[in-house]
Amino acid sequence: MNNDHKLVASVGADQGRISQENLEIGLFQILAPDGSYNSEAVPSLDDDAFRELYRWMLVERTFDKRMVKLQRRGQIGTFGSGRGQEASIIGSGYALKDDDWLLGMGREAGAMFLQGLPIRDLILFWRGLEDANREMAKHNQMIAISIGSHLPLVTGTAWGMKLADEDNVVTAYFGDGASSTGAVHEAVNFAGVLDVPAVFFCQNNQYAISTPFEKQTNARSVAQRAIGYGINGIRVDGNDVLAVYEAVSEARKAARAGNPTLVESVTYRRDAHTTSDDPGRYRNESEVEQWQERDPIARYESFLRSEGLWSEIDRETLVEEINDEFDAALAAADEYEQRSVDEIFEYLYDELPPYLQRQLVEFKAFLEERPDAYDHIEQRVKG
Ligand SMILES: Cc1ncc(C[n+]2csc(CCOP(=O)(O)OP(=O)(O)O)c2C)c(N)n1
Repeated sequence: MNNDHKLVASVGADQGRISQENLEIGLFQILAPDGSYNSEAVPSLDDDAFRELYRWMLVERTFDKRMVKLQRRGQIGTFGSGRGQEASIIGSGYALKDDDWLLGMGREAGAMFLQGLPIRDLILFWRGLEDANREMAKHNQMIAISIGSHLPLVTGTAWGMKLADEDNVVTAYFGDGASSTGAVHEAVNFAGVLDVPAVFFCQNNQYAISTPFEKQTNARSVAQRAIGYGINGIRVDGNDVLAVYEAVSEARKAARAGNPTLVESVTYRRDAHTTSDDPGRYRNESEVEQWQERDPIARYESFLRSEGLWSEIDRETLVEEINDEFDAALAAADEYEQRSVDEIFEYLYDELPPYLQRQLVEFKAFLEERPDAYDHIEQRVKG
């Protein structure tokens, strides 16, 4: 990988001054939007792996589509789709190992599946079942709805790993919006001080709900902030699955060697923030269309064609297979034994404090009076 994508604090810095103009911020890319690519930079993966990357991007897209449909039918409360971010989600997830930790924010389904999370469990999560968190924990995963709140946990967990001399890394998935929260600054700064095996993976999808990136921060990029934290940053084209894979592989390796790394994956969320918002109120169609032209899946298809790997791929059959997997996961989620309301109170404390005990009693009394309300418990909105 060359240095183009790295931040270069240059002219003026030796005069004791630095400005935005001093920071040249390139974008690491292997596959260009027109389908051409830098063959020397293509990661050394075998043909099966190249095809697998494609299949996983289709898994992400299919999952997002199906979940939005479920929400429309009232079968889940709300859902945050990753459509448009497939290369960012899958390229990063593919670079992680099974025993790495993944603390996310909800828009990284495929990366969680790559580490073994069953599709069923993510459906349960979006249905609001607390039990889903326990299933995720079995795979060293969690989703923080309070944005950025997981990053101090990432630094702390990575510090624990370092002290225990473990071989894995902890990866934080978060958004550009989360990058403006206080917890994120403290966590990334301290990760630098402690030299912990943490990868901070920011998917800059251009919006924090309705707030565009340029209203989020006056900095030109998220990656440039790495300099202030005393760590390295990589700014990568998030619609280029090969570049994201390479960037996160490099970040993972560096993290293992005690150099936490901040990766900014520049991409675009094509669907609404969640099924509860209307993006038409804060962005125009032409912007969405422009990004559609940079579709990560189409771009990767042209790479597979050029490499002679496309002839063995039948997109429709793959999508059919993935839809069948989703159907099976949905059936399993529908069959998941009904939870009692106690579950909502169950996992935080060994012994329930009196004020929560009181709330539980009140809640049960309410449900006795209004049994119809029970139907809505699994469907309450998250996020
Ligand atoms: C601490 C906190 N403040 C506000 C919210 C409400 N909220 C939910 S998602 C979101 C924006 C997230 O944007 P970003 O971090 O860029 O991630 P994206 O959803 O774009 O992937 C906000 C403000 C929240 N969940 N947590």
